[in-house]
Amino acid sequence: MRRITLTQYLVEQQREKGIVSGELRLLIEVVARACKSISNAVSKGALTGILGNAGSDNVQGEAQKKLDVISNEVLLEANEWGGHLAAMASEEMEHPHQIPNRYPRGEFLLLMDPLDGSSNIDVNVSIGTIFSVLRCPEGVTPDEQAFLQPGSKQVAAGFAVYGPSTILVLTVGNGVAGFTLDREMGSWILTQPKIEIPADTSEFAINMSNRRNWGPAVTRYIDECLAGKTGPLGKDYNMRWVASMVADVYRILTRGGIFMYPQDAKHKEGRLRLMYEANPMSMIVEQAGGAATNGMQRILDVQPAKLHQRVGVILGSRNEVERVTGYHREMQKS
Ligand code: AFP
Repeated sequence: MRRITLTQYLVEQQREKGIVSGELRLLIEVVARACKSISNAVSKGALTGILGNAGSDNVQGEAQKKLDVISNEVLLEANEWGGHLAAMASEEMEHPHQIPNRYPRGEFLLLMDPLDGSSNIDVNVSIGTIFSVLRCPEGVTPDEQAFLQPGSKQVAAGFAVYGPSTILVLTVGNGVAGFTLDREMGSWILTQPKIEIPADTSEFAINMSNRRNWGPAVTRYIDECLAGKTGPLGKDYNMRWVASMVADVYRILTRGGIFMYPQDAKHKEGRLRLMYEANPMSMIVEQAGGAATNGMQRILDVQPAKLHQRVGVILGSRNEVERVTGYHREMQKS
């Protein structure tokens, strides 16, 4: 089988489909190279003393792991000199990172969750990096306000999963492709040219320990799944919850499923961050034929008010997401 690299894929998207500019291609290649470095650091685990807490908190008040901080620094250093970015924003930084004056500035804004699934780092479970690309509005200082665009404005989105193999999932708005890292060559090899999510599923992903906090729509849906063949959905369901969004979403891209982290009595705004978790994942899921809502509206239509705002997330197999979203709408009317 002819091995197509990420670079060849991007050149094809640029040359044949005209949807990837030279600057966007450079941005994606630089982020992908940074993900290789992070994958390498993650794979060394306890050998290099990088496990455990960094002794600091992020803007969300969450304890930062050493690898959270390292991954953020790897991405900043890789991206700030290339001339493709106007600024960067990250889960690990309260304010956007401006491009130093000694470097040229570009047209794009990069948002990232440098290491998603931090609670899984020390127990050797798959974790990853999530990124989203927006255009910086013309003639605008790339401050927080410049980033506050709905997810429908994204020009690219992707994530890496540092698992048994290291996978990069990418969309530039023309479907979803998957690449596997060939560590010997140091190349991302195209292994899934066109990822498509099955419209139906019999597998749900949710943190069941939050059950007492859920609203009626989610409670109704999960109870129907648990009722199995004899229940209203007429089939048995399986459950998975990795607690690394990258791993759960990659599984759904591969075999279907529904992922839910809804707003609830404990997470009134939701738990997941809109700008650098929900938006990139929603673009990817929709580009793969799935759906992504916050229970009431398409996530990509949400107009952000704050850089680190949270949102309820229901995404995956289209028919299942539409069912749960329908329950939310029914409950709202009653
Ligand atoms: P951490 O990065 O703090 O581990 O959070 C991971 C995450 O943002 C997302 O990747 C998971 O789906 C979700 O949170 C797991 O949340 P719970 O730990 O409450 O199950």
